[in-house]
Amino acid sequence: MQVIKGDIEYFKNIPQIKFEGVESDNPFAFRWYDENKIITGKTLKEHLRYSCAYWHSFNGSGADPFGEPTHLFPWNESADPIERAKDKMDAAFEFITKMNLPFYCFHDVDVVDYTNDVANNEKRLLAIAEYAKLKQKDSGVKLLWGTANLFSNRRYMNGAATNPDFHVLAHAGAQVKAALDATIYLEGENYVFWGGREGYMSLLNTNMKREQEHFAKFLHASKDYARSNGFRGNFFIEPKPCEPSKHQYDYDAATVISFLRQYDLDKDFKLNLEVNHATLAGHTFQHELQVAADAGLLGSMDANRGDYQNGWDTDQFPNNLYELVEAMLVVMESSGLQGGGINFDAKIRRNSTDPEDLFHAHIGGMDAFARALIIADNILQKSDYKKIREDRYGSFDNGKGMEFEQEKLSLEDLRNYAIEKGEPQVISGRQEYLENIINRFI
Ligand code: XLS
Ligand code: NI
Ligand code: NI
Repeated sequence: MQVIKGDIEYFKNIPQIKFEGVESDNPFAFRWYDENKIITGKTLKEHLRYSCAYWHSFNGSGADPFGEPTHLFPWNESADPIERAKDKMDAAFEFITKMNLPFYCFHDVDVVDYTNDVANNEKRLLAIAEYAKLKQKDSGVKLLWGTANLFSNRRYMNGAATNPDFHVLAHAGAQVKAALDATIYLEGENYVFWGGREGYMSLLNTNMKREQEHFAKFLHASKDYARSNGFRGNFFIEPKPCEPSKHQYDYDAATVISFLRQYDLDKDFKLNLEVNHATLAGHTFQHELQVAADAGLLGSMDANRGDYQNGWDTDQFPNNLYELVEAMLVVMESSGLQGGGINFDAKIRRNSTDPEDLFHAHIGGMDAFARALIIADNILQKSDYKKIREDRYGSFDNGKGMEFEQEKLSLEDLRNYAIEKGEPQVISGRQEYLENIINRFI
């Protein structure tokens, strides 16, 4: 076997993170995430399928529109782009394995620097993919999904697949082809499209209908290419309403579902839902999960949280147990994620500058989701939560209500029933009672 680099230990003094239980006061241990714990016939590891987001953890520098980088990584020092990419991958795999994360995700440009030369980029991506393949084999870590960054390069300022200039669209095609090749080669389980600039800044210069048709054709071409090259996984669309576009076409789950159905893409594409994108769209995360689950398209999730005072995509690590329980109730009731996992699309703060901070962030997120799943399962097994909701619709389970569901009643029949039965009773929705159940099981 080829010698794998990685003799440098980047996260020195940080041990392998293990499960120690709630009694532990070790900040470098899991208190809830016992990967072997069985819930409804599956281990926590199988339910949660945690993944590290390469871009935030290994590319994000802490820079913001007002300030220079604060996260100064030792793996960024080599002058040679491939060497630098390998050093970064060494650091990433050291982190991922110390954290016991079973998966990772990346954009093409996260793993190696790109130039404006298509053929050179293909060569670079292939070189680093060969290295990643060895790393995966060596560690057992798998690729949850691959993707292409079609929003950072200046050529994409007016969009990629929805760009008014066909020449730019062709470049997006070249990039997706290479990213799909890398994903297939690395046995990636899914492939994501997040269209940050697939939208518009002003309708005055935009033919929205034509752009969306191009987007659909682009997705069909990508899917056909991947399928004919042996890719059997899911494609995911990741909705977001805006930022960086003023208006993004993949606004929210409902918008994406209707787009997928309109363009006959719903057999191959599912949804990857992100908490902070849901809240930007004016929804709760659980709303977005429920919309996707009801359509049979709940694929994967990007875990993070926004800030109640700031209205942008702050991508903080998740820690709000109450909200996570509500989310996990939806996931558990719809029998889990289809093909995806929980990807920590979250970043440590600009002023979190110790190597340890990245560990605390992931430990907190992994523990919070594991705990939320255990609580949600307890609520479903041990409380009357499910029954209360079922009973609420009891009037449709027999008699005229059932006939209505069976499409046997006309509008006149409804009128006659209303006259016969008189004024309906006032029936409580019992919201506060249900809210208390969540806190009781926390
Ligand atoms: C940005 C998105 C992005 C996708 C992958 O807001 O969350 O990180 O997950 O392109
Ligand atoms: Ni995001
Ligand atoms: Ni995301």
